[in-house]
Formats: sequence, C-alpha cells, structure tokens
Amino acid sequence: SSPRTSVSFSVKAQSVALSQDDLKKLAAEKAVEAIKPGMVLGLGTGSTAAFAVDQIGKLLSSGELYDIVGIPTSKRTEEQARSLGIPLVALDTHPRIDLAIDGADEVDPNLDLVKGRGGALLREKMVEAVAEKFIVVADDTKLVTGLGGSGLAMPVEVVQFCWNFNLIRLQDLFKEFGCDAKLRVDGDGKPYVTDNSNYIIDLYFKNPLKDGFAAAKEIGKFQGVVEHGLFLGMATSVIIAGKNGVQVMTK
Ligand code: ABF
Repeated sequence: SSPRTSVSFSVKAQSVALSQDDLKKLAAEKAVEAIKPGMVLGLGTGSTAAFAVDQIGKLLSSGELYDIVGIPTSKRTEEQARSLGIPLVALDTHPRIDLAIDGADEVDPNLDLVKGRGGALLREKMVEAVAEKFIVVADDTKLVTGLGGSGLAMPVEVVQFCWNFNLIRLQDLFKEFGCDAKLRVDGDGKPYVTDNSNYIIDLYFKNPLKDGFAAAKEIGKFQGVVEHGLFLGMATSVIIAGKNGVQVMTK
C-alpha cells in the first residue's frame, strides 16, 4: 500500500458545535480554493459536492473566479450548476479535465474509495478517471479501515436486461465477505433507474473486502455490469472535515 501524508488545517474556534452539513461545507470550500481561472472542472454529485458547486457559483457571480467550465457528473448536478450560471461543457468536447471535486461514501487509508450511493457512479468515474487532479471532499464519518466496512451499500450499475442474474452472480462472488445483494428501489418500490437508464445492485458486506483491486477486476468480468463503486487509485487528495478541523490526506 502507498505511503500517506496528512496535513492539518485548523478551523476557527467554534462557539457552537459544527453540524455534519457544516463539516461537509468546510471540506467542500477548502477544495474550491484549488480552482484557478481557465480550468475545466469535474462537478461532483451528492450533498458534499453540492456545497462545492454552490461555492463555485458564488465565486463566479462575485467575479473572484472566471473563465472556468464545468462537466457535471449527474443530471442533478447539471441542474444545480445551470441554476448558478456555471458554464457547462461535455467530455466529448473537453476530454481533459484539470480538477474534479466530488464526495465519497467510504475513504480508506490508501485514499481508495467507495462511491455511488448517490446513484451517479458511472458519470462520476468517467469524469474523475480523466481528471488531472481529483479532490475528494467528505466529513469524517466516511473514513473506514477497509472498503465495504461501513456496512452501507457498495453499488454496482447493471443493464436492466436480466439484472437478477447479475445480482445472484455478485452475491455469489463475494460470499466469503458475507455479501447480501439487493436491487436498489426508489420511494415507490420501483427499481431505481440511473441517469444512464440502468439499474443499481447494492452490495452489503458483513466484513470489509481484503483486496479492492481483485474485487474490481472480478466484478468487471461480468457481462452486463456497466460500472462499480470502487474508485481505486483515483483520488489525488482527500479533504476530511471533523470536529477538530480540516485534514488533507495525500499520497
Ligand atoms: C457522490 O455522492 C457519490 O459518489 C457518493 O455516493 C455520494 C456522497 O454523498 P454525500 O456527500 O451526500 O454523502 O459523491
């Protein structure tokens, strides 16, 4: 595993306890400080990334930031960015991204991630894989010692055709980790449909994965799997906000 260095930044003494949203905002705004005029940006999805998108919108309207374009990782983020007047482009015309800022569901000590509980994993991975720098923003509840160890879902995006076939295969693949696989459903109990018209199978592990890279390789062999939520070796740095301040983890 790669060495890791951590740099801590203290936050101003707070007279009231910071909420989880305050922490997300702190991490997001710290990441936005890395944006320079002229950059092509990857705009993440989720409640933490949304604070970064908000801040970009504010800096654009105050004139402190200019001459940037963004590539949104979901329809939700596209709407948010449009409403803030952030100029948007696509990977088709801008296949090089200077900086992507996005949240995560789990962050391990090697800066490997589980992402996609928000359902946007495919576009997130396409954007973040080509970004020169990828800064992850999160509060400290996202830290895990091993991926899959939070007890929450690790998503796999699959085509709709014979989705149950892949559900069974995935559950079987990870049976040594006590994997329970479930089709994601929306509030009406109907299958959740991604921005790319696919389904999501959520994997719940009793024990964390021993080797994320081996797991990713095996999942990738299944026909009909479009993408999975293991984002390995992709993050350049992770900004984690907790009660004691903001910590920047880099490799
Ligand atoms: C995106 O949003 C996803 O990859 C991840 O699933 C989710 C994290 O959301 P939040 O910041 O709301 O916890 O980053």
